[in-house]
Amino acid sequence: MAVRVRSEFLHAWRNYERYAWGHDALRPLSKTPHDWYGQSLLMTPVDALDTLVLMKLDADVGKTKALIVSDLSFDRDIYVKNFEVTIRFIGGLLSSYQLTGDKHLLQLAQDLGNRLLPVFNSPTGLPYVYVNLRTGQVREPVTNPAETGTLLLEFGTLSKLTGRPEFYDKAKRALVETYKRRSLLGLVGQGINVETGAWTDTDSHISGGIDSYYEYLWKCWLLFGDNDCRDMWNASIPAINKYLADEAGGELWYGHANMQTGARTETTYRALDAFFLALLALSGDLERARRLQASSFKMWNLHGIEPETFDYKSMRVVNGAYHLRPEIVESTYYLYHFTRDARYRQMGEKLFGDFVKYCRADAGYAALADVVTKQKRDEMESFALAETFKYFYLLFAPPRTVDFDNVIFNTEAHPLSRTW
Ligand code: DMJ
Repeated sequence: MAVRVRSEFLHAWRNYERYAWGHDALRPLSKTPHDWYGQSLLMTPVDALDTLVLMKLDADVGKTKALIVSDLSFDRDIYVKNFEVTIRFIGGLLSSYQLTGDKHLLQLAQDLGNRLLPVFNSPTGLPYVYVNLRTGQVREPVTNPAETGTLLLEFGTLSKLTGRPEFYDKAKRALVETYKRRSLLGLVGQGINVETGAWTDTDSHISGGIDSYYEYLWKCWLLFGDNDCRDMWNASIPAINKYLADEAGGELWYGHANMQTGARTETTYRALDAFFLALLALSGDLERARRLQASSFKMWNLHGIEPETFDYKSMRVVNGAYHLRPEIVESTYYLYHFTRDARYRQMGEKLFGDFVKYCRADAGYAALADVVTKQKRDEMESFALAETFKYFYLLFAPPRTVDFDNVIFNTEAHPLSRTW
């Protein structure tokens, strides 16, 4: 299986090389390149580099690293999304630096970190959504906990590796300021204004817009030994399990609730939400993790591949797209690691078989517009190479491929280790 995953990864990678080399991403149906901000920041090469390293594709590592070192410059008059750029670029550059020892990658991460720092110059210390990489001007004060709270693994590691505390301090303040605004029930909402500190949307869930805020509370405790992060996690997880967890037909799901009243607002579960059971497993709650994996796998099997959003009460698809997302693969890998239960590798085989069957295109891998009809869409996000293929590979590769107990994967699957 590991060999098969690696060979399918290469099908995606070779087509990126052939049709989009030097650009942010490949559009796999039209076989054309795509750049997020009108000019390339080499998103796919940076995001995929540590996957190439882990798969021991040494010639490709050398070629990709050479491209990054010679062509990547962040001195550009463009507004970028701080969250996406942090998890993909700072995360990717730092993990590849730690895996290869190439100091150019650390220098690039530091240069990008410097250019992102102005996002934190709000009255609350919560980051704006966009920053201009050349001028430092910021835009868009309405954001969410995922974007304010998913920065500390990357900025913190940058601090430890450069000896500059401001990266750690600013990202930690953003995490703490988000936490401080939790409701009396202990929940956070999905919209917040960084200038006033007021919630703009009080819907609470573990899904996109909030998800990795929780992930970083626990992982920053593990990576940095930061007691505040552990305490914030311990104070948050009971509320999630009380108000967001939902039992339906004997199955465990996580839905939405109002952060102030705890009243149920939606009975939807998303493909993204499967990250949460990896986090449950990592924090020691294997029982809930196993139950939620069974639910996620059921959602996948309804149409042979999972929809983006699904109503677990009616069992109906709400949004039928599949964006080549990694979360269910990530969770299968974590559960297999912690239990060594062969069932999880069997689940992985089923997931991978479906993934190949429905998403493989002539030139790479394509997202699906609709999991019911299996119609493809012209999209291969960099996280398919950074995360989805990596977690499939790690699920089947020899256990020592990654020293699981001594690395923390950031939310984009970039392994960071405590080398300091
Ligand atoms: C990735 O960019 C990250 O995993 C993020 O935390 C959530 N969404 C995508 C993958 O689905």
